[in-house]
Amino acid sequence: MRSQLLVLAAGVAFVAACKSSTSPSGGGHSTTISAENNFFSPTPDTIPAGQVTFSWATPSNGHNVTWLTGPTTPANSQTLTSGTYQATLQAGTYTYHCTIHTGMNGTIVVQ
Ligand SMILES: [Cu+2]
Repeated sequence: MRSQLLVLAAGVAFVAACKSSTSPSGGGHSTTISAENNFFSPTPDTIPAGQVTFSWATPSNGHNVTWLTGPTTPANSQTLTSGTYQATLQAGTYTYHCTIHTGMNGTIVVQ
């Protein structure tokens, strides 16, 4: 129980820190990343270690999440037009892209 409270407190502190650092460059702090036509949002995205969910906007062109660099190599997503894909990320900086659309890139900083 005590450890659960500590995790909760850390999470609240993380959210508070994010709210005070809104970036004009369009970065964000969401564990849900939207795959849209033809960009990922938010990017760069700064999140705590754990699960990130990519959610395809509907209607969507076909997009995929293909990992480029990072401390681990999660499985790539399939090319999807709807639905979600999840990956579990350890601390470090990850880059990824959609192999179909040139310039559809993303960065996730996992703290
Ligand atoms: Cu794409």
